[in-house]
Amino acid sequence: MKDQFGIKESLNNLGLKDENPGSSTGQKWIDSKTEYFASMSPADGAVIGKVQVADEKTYETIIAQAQKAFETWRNVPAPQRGEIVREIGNALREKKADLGKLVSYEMGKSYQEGLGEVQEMIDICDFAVGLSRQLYGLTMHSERPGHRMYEQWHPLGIVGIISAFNFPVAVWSWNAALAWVCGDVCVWKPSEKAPLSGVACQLIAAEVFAKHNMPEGISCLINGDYKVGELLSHDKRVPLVSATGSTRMGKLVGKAVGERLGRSLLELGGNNAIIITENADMEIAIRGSLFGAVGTAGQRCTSTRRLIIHSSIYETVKTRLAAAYSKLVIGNPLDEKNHVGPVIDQAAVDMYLAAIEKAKAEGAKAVVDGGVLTGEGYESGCYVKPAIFEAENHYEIVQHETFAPILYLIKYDTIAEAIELQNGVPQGLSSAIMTLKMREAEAFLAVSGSDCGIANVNIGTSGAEIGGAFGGEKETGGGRESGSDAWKAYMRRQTNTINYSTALPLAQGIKFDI
Ligand code: UN1
Repeated sequence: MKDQFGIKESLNNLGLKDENPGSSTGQKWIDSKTEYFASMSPADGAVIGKVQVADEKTYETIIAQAQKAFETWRNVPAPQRGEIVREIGNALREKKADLGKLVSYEMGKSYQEGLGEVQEMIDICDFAVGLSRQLYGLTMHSERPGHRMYEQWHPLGIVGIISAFNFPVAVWSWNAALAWVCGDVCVWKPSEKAPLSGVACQLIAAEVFAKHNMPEGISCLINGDYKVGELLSHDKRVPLVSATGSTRMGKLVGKAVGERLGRSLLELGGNNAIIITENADMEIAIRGSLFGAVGTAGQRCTSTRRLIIHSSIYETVKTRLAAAYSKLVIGNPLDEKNHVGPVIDQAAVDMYLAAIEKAKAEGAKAVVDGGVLTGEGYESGCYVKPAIFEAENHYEIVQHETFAPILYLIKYDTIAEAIELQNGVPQGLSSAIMTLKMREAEAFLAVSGSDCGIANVNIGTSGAEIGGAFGGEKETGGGRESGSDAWKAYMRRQTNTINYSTALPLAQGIKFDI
């Protein structure tokens, strides 16, 4: 492996080896005696390291230990649980550069975005620390004299976390940091495409739990393929499964968890659009659209896939975007002069090419044509050109989420039409409008406006802050992770009525005397 970016040192600092066990209950790693996943960097095609795949026996060991750990962890006062999460956040601060580099190298996002992802982890830890003193229940007035009523929140138990390659560490932390302060224990199945990032996080968290003499089982890791996801989804011992990934995967998880009346928290595909009105600040509109479309090589759930542009400025936006695209530098994500890195693997390249072919067959016209880059620096075969097409919203390919840097331009004439186009897809994650006109912005945010979980004004569709609830509607799955009151998904609510009177009046005034 060529090492101009100091990968070896970072892997070393993170405690990663060439061959790593894949599953652990904390500091105890389990040798499943099975095969290994090879983690291949899309940046240069090198094998970064190997991670062992779990078998069913390993799964059982982990769940049993997690169940046991829950009995201790749920009795640790929430602010003390918060203190441990604070230290995990501090450990992440120390490892930010190394972990950011690993994320960048293992999944292909730029180093800056890798650092940003670790910053999201630090931020959610801080948020969770505050939350650990704010798991508020309401009190209400009883209709009966001498009675008190309130509700309280208790932890659920084991939270299964299934995360995707594109945010291989942050999405775990959104779930885990909240779940831990809520008193839950976590079993995490990271993406098969970024297993080393999972191992690195587990090493960081486990050390903190061990330092506080906490039992094994509060932070568990299990590397495996879809079969592990199936085990978690069907397992009655796992009251909540939080899954981030494709709509196809989410439907399977939702169905399996629903069948046993468990809870699922789904954060699935997006097909996010920005409406650019004739009243937009053009500079902000272009810059916002550019980062939204090409950031993380178009592989965020929140990536901008459609621009819905007013016909009077359509040509201007098209020309300015094409000019901006021509300045994009594509290359190794660890080299900070590059704006765009590779897509995750060969399968992603194939999907990108198939989508372009389909778009063209349906009538789309290239503004900036796509293609796979070859030659020096592009040997991994995973570098593709961010592309722009003029298209119609109803094209099958436009209705579909392709996890690649392909942007469709769509024309509109009235704001009502623009909103209809924006909502006219099966997914409902993120949306945005670029306008300086208050009436347009408010129409977009009104009840008849955007139907998405996220609706921004003069900001692109990606790059949400952790403080807000994150997720979306329709085929995006309806779940909310991260900030606001998303913590409630990780707890069970209990209503308590206490009678401190000398009588036993029944509610609703019912008489039942003997
Ligand atoms: C995702 O793509 O699954 O809002 C998460 C954003 C990031 C998180 C994206 N903060 O783009």
